[in-house]
This record gives sequence, C-alpha cells and structure tokens, in this order.
Amino acid sequence: MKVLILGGDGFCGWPTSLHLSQCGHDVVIVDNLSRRFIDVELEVESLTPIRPIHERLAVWKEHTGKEIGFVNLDLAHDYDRLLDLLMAERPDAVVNFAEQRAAPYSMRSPKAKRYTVDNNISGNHNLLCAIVESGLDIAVVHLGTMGVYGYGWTGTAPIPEGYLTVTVPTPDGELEREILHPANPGSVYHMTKTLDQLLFAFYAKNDGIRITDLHQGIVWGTQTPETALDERLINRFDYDGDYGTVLNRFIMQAAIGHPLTVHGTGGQTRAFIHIRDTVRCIEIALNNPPDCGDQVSVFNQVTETHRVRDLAKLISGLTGADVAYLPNPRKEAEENELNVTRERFLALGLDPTTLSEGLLEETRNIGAKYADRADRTKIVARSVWKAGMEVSPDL
Ligand code: NAD
Ligand code: USQ
Repeated sequence: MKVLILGGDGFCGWPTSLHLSQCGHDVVIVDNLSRRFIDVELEVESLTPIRPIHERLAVWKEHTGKEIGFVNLDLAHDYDRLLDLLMAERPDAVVNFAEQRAAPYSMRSPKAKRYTVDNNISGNHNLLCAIVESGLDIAVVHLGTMGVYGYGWTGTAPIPEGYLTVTVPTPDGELEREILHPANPGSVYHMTKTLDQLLFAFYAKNDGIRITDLHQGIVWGTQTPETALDERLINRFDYDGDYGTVLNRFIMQAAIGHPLTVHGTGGQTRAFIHIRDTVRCIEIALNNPPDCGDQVSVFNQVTETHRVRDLAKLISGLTGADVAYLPNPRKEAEENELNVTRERFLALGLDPTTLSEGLLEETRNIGAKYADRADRTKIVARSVWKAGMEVSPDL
C-alpha cells in the first residue's frame, strides 16, 4: 500500500517508515523538521548521532534498494500543499505522528503552550479537512496517548480501549450508551490529544473517514532491526528534561553515572511499549482499518505498566546507579494505579518485547556507547506546571 508518514523524521516515525518500507509498502515521509529546530532552541542534541534526513534516506536506499520519498511541509500551516500532495500521491493511508509531543515542553512557557495547541490541532484538522476535500478514501492512523484517560479516575478498574458503556438515568428509565472514555489530560500537550479525539469522532461520523486512534504509552528503547542496519540510520534518543521520557532517561543517566531523577515519590504508574512494538502496532493498525461509517477505532498501544520508582530501583539494581527523589515539577497524582485493557493488538498477533528482554541491550548499546555525547546540564527537568513550583539544581 502507499502510505504517507507525517512526522516520519521523528523518534517513532523514522523507524516506522523504515519498517513499512522493508515490508514492501510505498512510503513517503512528510515532515517540517520542527523537532530538529526545537533541539536547536533547547541547545541539546539527541544522545544518538542522528543524520540529516536526506542522508538517512540515501543510506536506506544504499542498503535495501528501496526508495522513501520526502516532502518538507508544515501540516499545521501548508494546507494547499497538503491537499496537492494527497491528490498527487493518492495514498491508501496516512499515519500521523506530526505533533509536538513533549508534555514538559508544552508547559514551559505561554509561547510553547500556544505553539503546541496551534501545531497539533491545526495539523490534525488540516489533514482531515484535506482528505474530505480530496474526495479520496484515505485511511488515517493517528498516534494518540494513554494520557487522554488521565491517571487515577478509574482507580483499579481496567481502562477500556477508547469507549465506556454507561447507564444514563432518564424519566422513562435507564438508557445504555457507549461514550468516549472521559478525558482527563495532565498537560497542554495531553489536552491536544483529547481535542484530537473530538475532531476524529466528528469526521468519522460526518464524512465517513476511516480513522484509527492509537492510545500509546511511553515508548522506550531506540533501535529496530532496520535502524540498526547502519549507524547512519540510527534513531533519535532524547534525554533532556523536556523531551526525554522517563525510562530512556534513567537508562542514559545510569550510563553516565548521574543519579536517577525520580519526580516526587515515584509512585506514578505509567504504561510502556518498546519502539520495536510501536512499529509493529502501526503495521497491524494499517492492515486492520475500520470500515467507512464506523466509529473511530481505538487501540490501547501498551505492553506493560510500571511504577516510576520501581523502574528506578530496577535500573539501579542492574547498574549500581544512585536514585534521587526530586521535587516534582509536574502537577500529577503522587501515586496511582493503572490497569489497562490491551486485548486488541494481542488478538491481532502482537508479541511484545518485555522490559526484561530489552533493558540490558539498551543500557549497553545506547546508554553506554553514546554516554560522552550527554550534556549533564540538560538533564534535570526545569519546565514546571505552575509558576513558583520548586525546581531542582543540577545533580
Ligand atoms: P517526535 O517529536 O520525535 O516526532 C514528531 C515529528 O513530527 C518530528 O519529526 C517533527 O519534526 C514532526 N512535526 C511536528 N509538527 C509538524 C508539523 N506541523 N508539520 C510537519 N511535521 C511536523 O515525536 P515522537 O516521539 O516520534 O512521537 C510521535 C507521535 O507519537 C506524537 O504524536 C506523540 O504524541 C505520539 N506518542 C509518542 C510517545 C513517545 O513516548 N515518544 C508516546 C505516546 C504517543
Ligand atoms: N518522570 C520522572 N523522572 C523523570 C522524567 C519523568 O519521575 O526524569 C515521571 C513524570 O513525572 C511522569 C512519568 O515519569 O510521572 C512519565 O513522564 P514521561 O516524560 O516519561 O512521559 P509523559 O510526559 O507522559 O509523555 C510521554 C511522551 C508523550 C506520550 C506519553 C504517553 O513524551 O508523547 O504521549 O509519554 S503517556 O504517558 O502514556 O500519556
């Protein structure tokens, strides 16, 4: 199938593009390279030495003979070019990774909050609107987040895959209805994902667009078989206080002898998935789209849940790293349970990579190998959820 990968230069989009190309799909990456510019703004670089996009694509062709197209386009602002691209390429499907995806970055300043909302919401809406205007039947796969459900609302009850069956009291008795699970975002970034859900529900209902929304947990790991083919294909690895996610940060911190930066008590329970499973899930989702007229198809794209302090203890046990309990720069529940339903991908054949399988490989092959590229002054998280919250000094 022909697939446009929006955000295909990013952490999830790049390995997905290579995987789909390797599987024989015709892939075109669409990306405005904004993530690389944000690195410049934050004065930090991926721990891994990522190469420019055209070099990446040339190396892929050198190894496999397969060509991946590239279009530099801003999804949020280049509507006419997006429409022209859809008409010219006539893709079977579009995968949308192209959003500002860091919660701390989205909270760091009024400018970053406004950029995140403008970029994420306009981008998604432009895509949906352009598909309708094109008159083409293009399936959409979107990367959402587990954070749309929030943490703690359902206690220990399992979080369903998108929809909740509720009983509505009426004067004539009770009605049973299926509704989107109530949204409970914890950051401006997560809020954009909850707004995306309403855009999708409307366009699926009104225009019959076939949409799959993947509520993904925190992605960890770096390499897939394709990105590991050549160092010039290596995936990005964010470790800084804004873009680094917790498990990859702990892996890198252990490798450079930095204390593991647990926020608060570390009682936050979160969902995780390895990048190798992310790319497989996208392939599965592309192969199993909903029909025209169906409601949005929601999958919980997670394989494990862990408490932050347990992850810190695990990595500390493996590596001898110290654990630092820091003031939490976020407004979030100190402790929460998380029980996630994740039957749909398992039923469609996903065979998850577990933490116990991938952790040592990641510590050695990425954390230790590229330790000398780390800038220790960029590690402690400095974006706070409200003015006046305490920030830790460098450790
Ligand atoms: P990333 O920042 O590494 O990649 C996003 C890519 O999109 C970047 O290459 C960026 O340049 C591009 N982009 C952003 N705005 C754009 C625009 N307006 N026009 C064109 N290109 C644009 O992020 P990622 O980690 O690969 O995440 C991809 C998606 O997956 C995001 O939507 C994110 O919310 C979701 N997600 C990520 C994680 C995770 O742990 N990384 C977990 C759950 C969900
Ligand atoms: N945390 C620490 N120490 C750190 C970094 C984080 O204790 O050094 C804690 C945070 O306070 C939070 C938890 O770890 O409680 C997760 O933080 P994170 O930065 O790993 O993840 P999050 O901000 O939720 O965002 C990431 C991705 C986002 C995606 C989301 C999936 O950046 O794109 O949507 O994971 S989920 O968390 O399931 O919503």
